[in-house]
Amino acid sequence: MTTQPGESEEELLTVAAVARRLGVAPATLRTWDRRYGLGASSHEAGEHRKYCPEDLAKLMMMRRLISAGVTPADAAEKAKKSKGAVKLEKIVREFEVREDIVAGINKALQAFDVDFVEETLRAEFDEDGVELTWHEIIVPTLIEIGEAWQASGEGIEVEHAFTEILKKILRERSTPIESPVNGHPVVIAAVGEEAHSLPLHALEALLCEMNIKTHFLGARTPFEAVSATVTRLAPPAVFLWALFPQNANPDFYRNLPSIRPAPRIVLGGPGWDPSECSDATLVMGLGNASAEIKRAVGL
Ligand code: B12
Repeated sequence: MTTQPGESEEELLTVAAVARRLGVAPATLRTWDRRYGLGASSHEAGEHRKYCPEDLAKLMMMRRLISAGVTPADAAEKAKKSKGAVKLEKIVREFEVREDIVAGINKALQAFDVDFVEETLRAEFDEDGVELTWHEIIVPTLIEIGEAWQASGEGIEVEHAFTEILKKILRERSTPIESPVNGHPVVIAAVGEEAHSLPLHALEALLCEMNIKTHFLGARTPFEAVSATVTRLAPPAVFLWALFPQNANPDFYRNLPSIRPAPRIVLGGPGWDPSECSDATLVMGLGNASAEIKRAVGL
């Protein structure tokens, strides 16, 4: 097959580029292709397979379902049936995993060397800012820690220690803003029983870099808390995070009190089902989340 009509070369991605954007190894993509027929549908004139926006939508669904605990075979069946297309600019920009630093942090965590981890991360955040450091160092480290725990059932102390270091450093970077660009703060919360709140801390720190004030509701936020906060603060945007699908209930944003102007609803995390949440803005990365919020506060 050649490039499909209407597909410009710029809309097609290589295996390596897709892998970087989805946060999975290129070998994993090849396995999904070989084992489940979930691959690239377009070829360039040569033999280099390229992924188009429809392929990306399927792969993103596959990744989301696996993150949500569905077996790869079942996830592939569902993903193959999905009909959407994902514009490249909708998914995270390309990031290079900083393998040397990720390995160093992991080693230090195993050795309970908290000071090294803190110093390293502070230096990286100062040098590169929140978005790059989060995607190139923190996300790969969290994924490795999670996989190690899943494989052995051990190392939960590492997960807890790293979580606390991150919360501390990200909080340091979320200091009160002297002249925020927004009069009303942006509300951010992890909904339902969702205990995974680190992406919220990252978002708060990134928005702080942009002079955008937030109101942080944190982990396990019940509907009543989001609702009361929206009534009281009239936020320009509400960001709701759910890593597990059982927490990603659309009622969390559909049943909010109606206020004028209505806040922009931004959803993040693999828990949300894109086909059920087409009436809100679903974002795939920290950069996309902050871009949507920037727009909502008029920047
Ligand atoms: C830290 C952690 C914890 C901490 C959370 C602390 C905190 N305050 O956040 C603690 C110890 C509390 C915890 C508890 C549990 N955890 Co936990 N945890 C993790 C870990 C290591 C990181 C979580 C995280 O922040 N992920 C955020 C990013 C790194 O992950 P992601 O969403 O997949 O990222 C993708 C996109 O979302 C996007 N992205 C990345 N960052 C951002 C930011 C924004 C703003 C946006 C929009 C997008 C975006 O890019 C990524 C690539 O595409 C993960 C491992 C992992 N792979 O995530 C396990 C993990 C999520 N946990 C897991 C489990 C099973 C649990 C527990 C059930 C364990 C237990 N038996 O008690 C409990 C659940 C508690 C609850 N009620 O929810 C499993 C879930 C598997 C599943 N889907 O069934 C994981 C995947 C570990 C594993 N490999 O098995 N956990």
